[in-house]
Amino acid sequence: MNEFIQSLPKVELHLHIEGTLEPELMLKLAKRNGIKIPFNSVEEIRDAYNFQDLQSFLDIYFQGADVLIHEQDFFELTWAYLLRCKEDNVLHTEIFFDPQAHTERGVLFDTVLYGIHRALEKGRDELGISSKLIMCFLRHLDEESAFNTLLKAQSHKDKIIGVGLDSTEIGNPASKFERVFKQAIEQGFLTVAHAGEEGPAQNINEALNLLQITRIDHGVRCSEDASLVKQLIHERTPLTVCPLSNIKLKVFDCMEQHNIVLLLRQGVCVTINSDDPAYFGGYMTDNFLAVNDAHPMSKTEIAQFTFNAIEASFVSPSEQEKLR
Ligand code: ES4
Ligand code: ZN
Repeated sequence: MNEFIQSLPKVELHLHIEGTLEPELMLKLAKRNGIKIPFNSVEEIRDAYNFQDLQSFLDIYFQGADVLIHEQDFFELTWAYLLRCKEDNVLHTEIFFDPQAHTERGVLFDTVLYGIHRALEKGRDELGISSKLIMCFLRHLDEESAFNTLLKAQSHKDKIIGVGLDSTEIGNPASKFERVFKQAIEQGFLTVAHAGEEGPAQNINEALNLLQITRIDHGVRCSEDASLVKQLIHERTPLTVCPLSNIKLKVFDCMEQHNIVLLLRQGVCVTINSDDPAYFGGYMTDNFLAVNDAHPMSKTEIAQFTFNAIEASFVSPSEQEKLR
């Protein structure tokens, strides 16, 4: 079964490009850019990756992102991720980036975007991996900062397909970004949002109702609301679930407790994704293997995750046919 999983064609829909920064590249860029980080070795960095919750991870994640300064840094980061995609037979990937994590430090929006975009074009041409780019607003920052970020994306609608919402869920409700999302939709961006990762099922309802999103990132706490699960099944609202992330951030105590396979068998359009693989200890294949180890599945069930991801992707219907 492990060979079947390894060779299964995959589609990734929930991946923060800053979360693919491996310790080796972090050290290399810190040195190259003269950025001080509180680590001297790969081992020291990996030892620091013991998280209590989402916030303790985010603190380390933003600190790591500080080593990214030049367009070339963003290019190398993205290219390294695409090479991992190739190993895992990921045919298509929809990538988040957090422009505010960089513009807040004085790095230009265009520096970030062009570095990532150049790698994605090379990935398409040389590796045959298709991709879409989704810009996330940091929910711990204010509405004005999100509006400013949306303004910067205006001239890049050819490169950015949608907007999302990430960072600290608790204390930063969807309502804070209702007006930003309304404007983004009016401008033609597709919309997604993290909801029901650490926060309760009600946050999923709010994201759906206030932000008009077309898929939910994480959303695993939907199980606390039976009528919500019914609605998700009926409307085929996709959930981009990140199993290893959920264990590392203690959303579930262990993989045996994870609800992803239950949701799949209930008929929810769930997908498997890696979130921040450099920090959570695994890329796409690792996530599939970890789920199947704890919840043995049939080949048909495992393949259903890829069919769900194709259906949930932002690829046009004619392009979708090529992935099937
Ligand atoms: C994130 Cl796992 C997770 N949750 C919310 N925001 C994030 N940004 C990067 N990873
Ligand atoms: Zn995420």
